[in-house]
Amino acid sequence: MGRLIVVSNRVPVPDRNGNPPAGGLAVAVHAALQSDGGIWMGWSGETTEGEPGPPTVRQEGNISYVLSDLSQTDVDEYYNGFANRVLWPIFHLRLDLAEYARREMAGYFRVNRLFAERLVPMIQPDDVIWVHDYHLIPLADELRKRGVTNRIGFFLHIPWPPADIMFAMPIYDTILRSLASYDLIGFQTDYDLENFIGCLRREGCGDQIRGPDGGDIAVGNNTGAGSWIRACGRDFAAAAFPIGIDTARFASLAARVTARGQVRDMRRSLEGRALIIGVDRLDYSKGIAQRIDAYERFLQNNPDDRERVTMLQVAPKSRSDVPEYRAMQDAIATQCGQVNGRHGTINWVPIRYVNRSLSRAILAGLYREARVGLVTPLRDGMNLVAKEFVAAQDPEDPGVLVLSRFAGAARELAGGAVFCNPYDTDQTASAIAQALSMPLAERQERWQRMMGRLLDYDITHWCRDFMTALRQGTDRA
Ligand code: ADQ
Repeated sequence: MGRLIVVSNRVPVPDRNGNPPAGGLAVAVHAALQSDGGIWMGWSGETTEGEPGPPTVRQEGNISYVLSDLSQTDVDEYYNGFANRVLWPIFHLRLDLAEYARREMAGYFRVNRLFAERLVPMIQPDDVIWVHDYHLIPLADELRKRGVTNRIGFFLHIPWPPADIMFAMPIYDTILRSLASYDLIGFQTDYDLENFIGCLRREGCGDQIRGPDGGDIAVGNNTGAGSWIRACGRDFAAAAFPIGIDTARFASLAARVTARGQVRDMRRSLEGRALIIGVDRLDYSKGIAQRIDAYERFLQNNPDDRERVTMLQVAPKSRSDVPEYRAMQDAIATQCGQVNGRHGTINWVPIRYVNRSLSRAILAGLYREARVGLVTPLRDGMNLVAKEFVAAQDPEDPGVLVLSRFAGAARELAGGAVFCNPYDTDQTASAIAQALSMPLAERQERWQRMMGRLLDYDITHWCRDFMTALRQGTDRA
């Protein structure tokens, strides 16, 4: 069997002892790389003044980590520019936030070409290549132009938008057509797959599109059943592979850390109040402002509950070089201060706002302490926090997940989570009230349903399914 080559914007390089960074995706992909041997390539995170030099290669066992520096112009145009100011907002349905600049688009393709040029000499005939996420959509096309015929797969971690939104992007057709250079395209949900196929059909380039049984594409099972597609002169497969977490390991981590210092201190500081928790990167797609509005509405509608609850919002800064993110950092801090000013008392702070990253162990312990997990993105490819919150719960006394219908995770957690529409403040406020007053038997029943699914389809399963589909190819007979 050939090696695996993984390409992603950033590379989770192992520590000095060779341990991969914590986090399900890094661990699962490392495991796949270790079993077959291979390469993980991406941006080093470093910038250079002038043209970047050759990549650095670090060998750990049978895995080579190939890290390319980028020039400041590359980072501004490819990463902060086209990827995070055009693709990210558009794929999250925020046309209003997309800032399109031709120079940045050129930078995006230039960096993809650079990665392709660096990768080509390392590729052996039997290797399979797995490209991750929206930063690198044109990579397969650049590799094909350089004569690479290996199997290449792509997994999109964020949603795929409907055609009307996608087509508002000036070079949508180049992006869409370049995907035909892959052999397998993985989406988080079948809704994303359906949107992608809708784009091909509307563009008139999906010459032939068949569901797994040769008939129409079935939307509604979200199980990775694929579609065979002939488009733009190539055959390829596309399917939903909903990403999971390392469920069993996260559950046991959460159970172990409850007695530890920081988690124990936090529990004491609650003085018996029910904890409502939100954990997100500080990103407009996560619906943090709408969530705080809903929490305030809950406090207004349920005056008796006021001093009986505390909300903890953990939101480390992210993408601070992008203006929309900087503006949001200030807005959320102000909003938390206003809610605390309006509703707080000398003995009670309604919202605790923590603007930094916490270790996985502490996060796991905090999830387990919480009576309610508030995961309310306006749009999210999957949302791993929702899954982590469920995995961390105490089976005897589980908390309740309040989940946005617009998170990819909603497809799998139906029947367990209390759903909300984050644009509907009153409904989300009612969902918080419902979660807080839910009887134990119902909490246990809902939790078991969700946990069963998360144990069945964890990150290892996800990785194996994608790799099997990519290696086996597809029976297009
Ligand atoms: P993200 O948008 O980054 O990922 P998410 O899926 O929620 O979002 O993953 C965030 C990860 O970061 C989780 O593992 C979480 O525990 C961790 N995290 C969040 N806040 C943290 C904090 N304060 N301290 C420490 N860790 C924190 C993208 C897509 C998602 C998709 C994932 C994976 O946008 O939709 O689920 O990729 O495919």
